[in-house]
Amino acid sequence: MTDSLFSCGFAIIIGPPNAGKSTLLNELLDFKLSIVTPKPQTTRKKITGIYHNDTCQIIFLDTPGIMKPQQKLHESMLGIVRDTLKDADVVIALLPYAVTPDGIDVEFADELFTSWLQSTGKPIIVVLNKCDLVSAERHQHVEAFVQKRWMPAKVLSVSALKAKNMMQLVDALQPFLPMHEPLYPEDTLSTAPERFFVSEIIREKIFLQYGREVPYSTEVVIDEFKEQYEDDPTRKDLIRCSVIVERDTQKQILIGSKGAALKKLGQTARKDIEAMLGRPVFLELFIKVRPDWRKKNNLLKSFGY
Ligand SMILES: Nc1nc2c(ncn2[C@@H]2O[C@H](COP(=O)(O)OP(=O)(O)OP(=O)(O)O)[C@@H](O)[C@H]2O)c(=O)[nH]1
Ligand SMILES: [Mg+2]
Repeated sequence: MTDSLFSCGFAIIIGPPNAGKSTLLNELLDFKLSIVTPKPQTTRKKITGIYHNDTCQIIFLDTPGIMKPQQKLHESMLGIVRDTLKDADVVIALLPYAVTPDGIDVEFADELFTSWLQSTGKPIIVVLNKCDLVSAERHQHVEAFVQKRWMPAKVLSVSALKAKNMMQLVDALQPFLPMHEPLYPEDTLSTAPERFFVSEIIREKIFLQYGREVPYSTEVVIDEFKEQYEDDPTRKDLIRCSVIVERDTQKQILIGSKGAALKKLGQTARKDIEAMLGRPVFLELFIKVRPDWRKKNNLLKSFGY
């Protein structure tokens, strides 16, 4: 462990919403740490995931997707990306393959490089994700285009979903990490507490179960997390959460006819929470209306934005 050839550092995963940033983090860690849904703007905060091997430790930082802010919540999310970027030793610019003439969203990538990345002077690896959706000839063509236009330290095509080229990515990152002993013990997967991941699982299930604006208007707050199972296995852990929405109509949708939707949400979330914690839980969800919480600084702050 004290081998001087060991490297350890921080790698930010940055890119547009829905690029597959969280899928990539999970695949690298071989653990579902960060929530994933088909909807954009799923991730709202920094997710720290720690990768270990014999020669390096990489602290991956998954971030919210970069978009044009339409409200204060978005501005806070972009602030989180900006702060996270400062911590990074190396940048993974994750750009998904797209059905455009150039094979990626050039306008977004231009903006990412000029407004976010170039001024930092940090080494940038462009990772072209969702390569499973395009042909091998296309990869070469787009990789060459990216190399020429933005001149990153490296370009690599991967599929986070199909676990393609994951080790190539780790190998590409390693030269840019400082020579340093590991910062965290080998069994540490993240620095965030369990209760944060519990709230994320509930948010994921809301994104998957409900349509339109409901997932975007929802926040989850853990009010109480009573760990009692370990001391007394006849008692499950007790988790009480507030599910915050902006309008009464959204509250009705969340609850559903005769409470059926909320019951289903509780059941699907509990299953995943129990799998993550490895112990049984009793999950209570309370729906609360906080009008326009996404626009209010004090509420955003109290929700950790
Ligand atoms: N075909 C394909 N789909 C992928 C790949 N990686 C991710 N996806 C899908 O893309 C969608 C978005 O994935 P996420 O990992 O949530 O994307 P994200 O960049 O974290 O999105 P935000 O958190 O909203 O910014 C999901 O439906 C994933 O299954 C890939 O390599 N190939
Ligand atoms: Mg995400």
